Amino acid sequence: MNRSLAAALVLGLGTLTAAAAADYKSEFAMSVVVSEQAPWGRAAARFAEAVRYRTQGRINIRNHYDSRLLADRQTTEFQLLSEGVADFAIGSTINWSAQVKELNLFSLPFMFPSYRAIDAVQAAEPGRRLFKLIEQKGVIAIAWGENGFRELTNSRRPIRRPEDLHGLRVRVVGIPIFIDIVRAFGASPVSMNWGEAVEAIRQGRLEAQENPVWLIVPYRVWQAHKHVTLWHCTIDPLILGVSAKTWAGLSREDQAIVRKAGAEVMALEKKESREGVEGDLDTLQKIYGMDEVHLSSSVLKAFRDRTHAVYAKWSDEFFIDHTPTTEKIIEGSR
Ligand code: X2X
Repeated sequence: MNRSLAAALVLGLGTLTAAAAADYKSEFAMSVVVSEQAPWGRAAARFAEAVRYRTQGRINIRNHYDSRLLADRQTTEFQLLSEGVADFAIGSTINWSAQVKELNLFSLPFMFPSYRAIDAVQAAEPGRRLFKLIEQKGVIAIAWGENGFRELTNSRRPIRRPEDLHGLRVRVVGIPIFIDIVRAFGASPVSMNWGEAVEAIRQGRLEAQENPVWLIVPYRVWQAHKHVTLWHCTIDPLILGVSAKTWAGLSREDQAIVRKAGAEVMALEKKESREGVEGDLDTLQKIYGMDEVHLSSSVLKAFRDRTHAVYAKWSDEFFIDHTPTTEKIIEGSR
C-alpha cells in the first residue's frame, strides 16, 4: 500500500470515529437490581463516573437502581439488555439465568467451596465459554464481579441441621433451581422480586430468605431476621454487560475505555464484596446482633447430601460438557 493511500485510510477512519461519537445519544441507561448501598450498586456509580470522565462526557450513563428500568421484574434484565432497552447492566447471574440457562452453573448447590475456586473457574475455559455464550445472545460481557455467597436468614429459629428447614417459607428469586433447592429441604419456596421482598421483610411478612452478607447488612434484613446460617449454598457472580446494539455504535476508542474502566471497577467491586466476609464471618453477630450458625464439615455434608438429586438433575440438564471441567478446576484450587 502506498503512503498516501494509507494516510487517506487513516483519515477516513478518524472521520468515522468522530462521526460515531457525535451521533451518541445524550444519555445511556444502565440497569442495576439493587441500590448504591451495596458494593454492587456502588460499582455502577463508579463505572458511570469513570466512563463519563474518560470519554470527556461522550458517554453519559444514567443508573437506574432498584430494578427501576425493569418494573421490579429482575429476571427480565438480560432480555432488556439484549434488546437495547438497557444499554449497560451490572447483573446477577441468577437473574440472567432466566435467559442464559448455563449460568445456573453458579447455582448448583454447594459446588463452590471458596473464592479461590470461583476465581479459577471464571478465569478458565468455563468462564470464557460463558462470556462467549452471552455474546451470542446479544450482550458483550466485560468483567466478573460478585454479589457473594448466599446465606440463609430467618425470623423463626436457628437452622443447624437440614431438618430445621422443614416447613419454612423461604423467599427465592423466581428461578427453577432455587425452587428445587428449597423443596429438597421440605421447605416452601416463595418466588418474589427483590423490591417486593425488601418491603415484606420491613413489614415482618417474610420469614426466611437467602442473600449475601453485603445485602443483609444495608437492607437491614438483620432487624427482622435474627437467625443466619452461613451455609454458602450458592454463589452469585455479577457480570458487567453492554448491549451488543449499543456496543456496535461506540467508536473503537470508546469501546476500549469502557473495557478498561469496567475491568477496574469490577475488580474493586469483587474485593469490596469479600471484605469483612472471608476469615471474619462474625460481622453479622458482633455488629448486627444476629444469631450466627456456622456448620461443621460433617453437618455441611448432610446439607449437601439433601441436594444431591438437584445437583444431578441440573448438571445433567445444562452442563453435560462443562460440569466435569468445572469440578476438576475446583478440585485443583483447593
Ligand atoms: O433478588 C435477590 O435476591 C438478589 C438481589 O440477590 C438478586 O438480584 C439475585
